[in-house]
Amino acid sequence: MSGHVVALSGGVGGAKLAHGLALSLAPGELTVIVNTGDDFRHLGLHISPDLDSVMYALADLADPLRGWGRRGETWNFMSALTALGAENWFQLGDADLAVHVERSWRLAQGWPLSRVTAHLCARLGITARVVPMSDDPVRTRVLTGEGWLDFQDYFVRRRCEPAVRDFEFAGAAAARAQPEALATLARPDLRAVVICPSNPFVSVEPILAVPGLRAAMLASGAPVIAVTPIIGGRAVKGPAAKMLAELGLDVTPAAVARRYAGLAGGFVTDASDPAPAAVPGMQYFRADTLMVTREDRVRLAQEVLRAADALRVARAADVADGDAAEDGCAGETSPM
Ligand code: FO1
Repeated sequence: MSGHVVALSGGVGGAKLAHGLALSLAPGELTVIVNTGDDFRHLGLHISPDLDSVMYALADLADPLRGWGRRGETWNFMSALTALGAENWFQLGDADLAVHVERSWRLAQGWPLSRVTAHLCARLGITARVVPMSDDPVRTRVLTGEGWLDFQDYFVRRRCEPAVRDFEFAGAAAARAQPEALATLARPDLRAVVICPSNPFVSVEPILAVPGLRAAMLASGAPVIAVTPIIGGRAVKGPAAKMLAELGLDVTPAAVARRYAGLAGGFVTDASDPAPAAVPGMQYFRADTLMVTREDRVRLAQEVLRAADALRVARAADVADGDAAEDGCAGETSPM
């Protein structure tokens, strides 16, 4: 089936599936709406970690082990910065630094984040559209036993150690959904919305907190399908499993699926996991969801798209059955 695909992504895990989708679709058939709640100002620079993880994945420049930044990176800037006694808890590779400087300079000239992102993608040879969820600032903060922490303080400086109690997405209520994201969700040829296997709390939910985006996904009529970030009771990478446990939730795919109930109609779990608990309105699919190789990314992307197409067919059949039932009961009523 052809048509345009929208993917929602945060950092590492989401970026891999976004890459698999880009490799599986024709150029121009994919738009990735990316979380910007992790963005922050550091050393006078505007850092957009999830936009960078998605761009590097799509440009095949990502470091496979670290999960962020570029492979083959050098660290002369960090060495010189450390020698100056400057803040060095947030590692900025030399080539990566060019992206942060260029982004910060364009933003300072008044470019919206989406225009900077399109410019960087063009320079990196990326054919998929990469769109921030909003051009307005949204900042994820994490409530822990030590009080509220800014996201990168929690994630990098504190290495996700403090137990989480709640999250807030400062600025989300006032943030305007990025117009290209809304327009893409309104496309008549929208094939599917894929919620990539990112952290539900701090990567996917900030996107859904931007007014209008969730409603646009529902209004699109396209199947919405999510992929589990939890395999075998663990997150492939990052604090998703730890956060589920700290919030008193099961560390299971169903616990994540419940967070998408009412939005996603499909949820892909890992074939190695037991059948998940039922969630109303959610149809489960099984696949090998661990993406180690490039082929894994393509294979999972194709399975997710097939599942989305199956959801669309199943829902069309339900509607047809519903209509038929209505016709039937209309036939039964006696004419007035
Ligand atoms: N994560 C770390 O754990 N340590 C770092 O020093 C670090 C630097 C960094 C630089 C640029 C960038 O785009 C991402 C970076 N990340 C680092 C990852 C980042 O904190 C996370 O990718 C997201 O915020 C969570 O998805």
